[in-house]
Amino acid sequence: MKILLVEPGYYTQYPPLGLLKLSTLYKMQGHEVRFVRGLELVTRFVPDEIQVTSLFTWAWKPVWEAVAFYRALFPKAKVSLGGIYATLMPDHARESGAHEVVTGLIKDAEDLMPDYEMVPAWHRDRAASIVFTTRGCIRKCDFCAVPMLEGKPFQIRNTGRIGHLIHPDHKRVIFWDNNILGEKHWPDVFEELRELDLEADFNQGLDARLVTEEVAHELKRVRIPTIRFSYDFIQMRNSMERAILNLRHVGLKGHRMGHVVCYVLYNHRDTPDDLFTRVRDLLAWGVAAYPMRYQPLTGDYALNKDSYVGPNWTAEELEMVAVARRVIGFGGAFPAYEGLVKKFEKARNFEEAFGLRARKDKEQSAAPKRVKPATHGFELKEFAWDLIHMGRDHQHPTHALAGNI
Ligand code: B12
Ligand code: SF4
Repeated sequence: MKILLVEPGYYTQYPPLGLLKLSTLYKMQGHEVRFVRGLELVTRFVPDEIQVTSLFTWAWKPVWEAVAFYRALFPKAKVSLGGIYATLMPDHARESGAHEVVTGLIKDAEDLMPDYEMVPAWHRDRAASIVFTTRGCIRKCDFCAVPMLEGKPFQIRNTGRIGHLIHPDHKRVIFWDNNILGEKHWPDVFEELRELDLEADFNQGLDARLVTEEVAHELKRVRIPTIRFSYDFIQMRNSMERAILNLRHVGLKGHRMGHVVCYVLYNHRDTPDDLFTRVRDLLAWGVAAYPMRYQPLTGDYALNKDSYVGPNWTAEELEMVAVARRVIGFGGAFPAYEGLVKKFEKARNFEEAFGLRARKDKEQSAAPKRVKPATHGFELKEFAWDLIHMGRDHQHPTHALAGNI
């Protein structure tokens, strides 16, 4: 059978992992596969099936366009639609005109090496393997889609071996596990990273509540340029602080502490002052805070990014956060620069921390100087690039900062 795999033309920095794994699966089953992105006039290939993937719910329009375009191009082919938007909002996805909407994971594809040959630019330039060693999560936070998308937590393999998911040409591994420390195989994964001498990015953040001294010790022994956590709600305060203290106890300090970044959810059940407290905590503990605006998972608001305003927030307050991230932040984050630490220390509330006073000439805000990091002279450049990439991923205009590094 001939299968056309389609990634709609939405913004993304990463290759379509689901389709890359499906490509491997279909090739193993003896099918002929072609991959396209966006709307492309496919020649010399007449598919029997067209499989369209999807990502964020708010990126639904390019998905509908792709379905309509390829249906018109190949009227005899069956069009299936799967992926994240299709799983979170299947009824809406059905209106796209796809013959079939497939929800959830294709388990047979989960333990396969993605077909990186389909995305040569990524394969050559970024040279990183993207891996899920687990799906699901031991927790069930109500702002998170993972339980809906992936169901009960499970390990992709019973053993912690991951070598077969890492392309031999890649020296970096990006983990998309939602909560790798929640599964018992993580020490084996860390061991293999060391054996293979690979650099790792636990991209979705590690669960601070699980960072005991033993875990901190193991983290120190793996090459992780940026250690990511999330401080999603104020009740996590003690465990968050303990995780950071544990990292310090095992000797992670200086530049490596400066490379700890913590996602901070806001616009959910929290209040602006609560966001302020969490950012202030993180800066005081010497790590970077990366505010992340809550986006609904289903319903009308989920179809339109940044349309939702939480019950304790106003549109103006949300705008204040966005502006502060651009003006006094770096790549959308607040690193523990001396000026920022002091600003948050002095502020008594959200308004004082995030409200940017206009200068007398009213042309520029009184942003603290961000040239001097408070973090013992760590290699700012590498970390700054990481933040800039994160900023791009999260669609904050960071180009203006690039020249400052
Ligand atoms: C990696 C990731 C990111 C990356 C970007 C990803 C990218 N590709 O560009 C980064 C870190 C930048 C990111 C950012 C954000 N993210 Co994010 N992210 C993820 C993550 C971990 C994986 C997404 C992904 O690319 N998956 C690849 C998918 C499509 O492949 P797959 O799932 O392996 O595919 C399987 C099945 O889906 C199926 N399949 C897939 N396609 C098809 C097609 C057919 C035909 C069939 C049959 C089957 C099929 O088969 C595959 C094999 O099993 C998910 C969480 C998760 N566990 O999924 C959150 C997730 C998508 N992110 C989410 C959110 C909220 C965000 C942010 C808004 C966070 C914030 N507040 O800043 C930002 C928004 C950025 C933006 N550009 O707008 C939410 C989405 C909510 C929503 N309403 O859509 C998720 C679900 C996380 C969550 N915990 O709730 N994210
Ligand atoms: S711990 Fe993280 S991945 Fe797990 S349910 Fe909560 S937000 Fe989602």
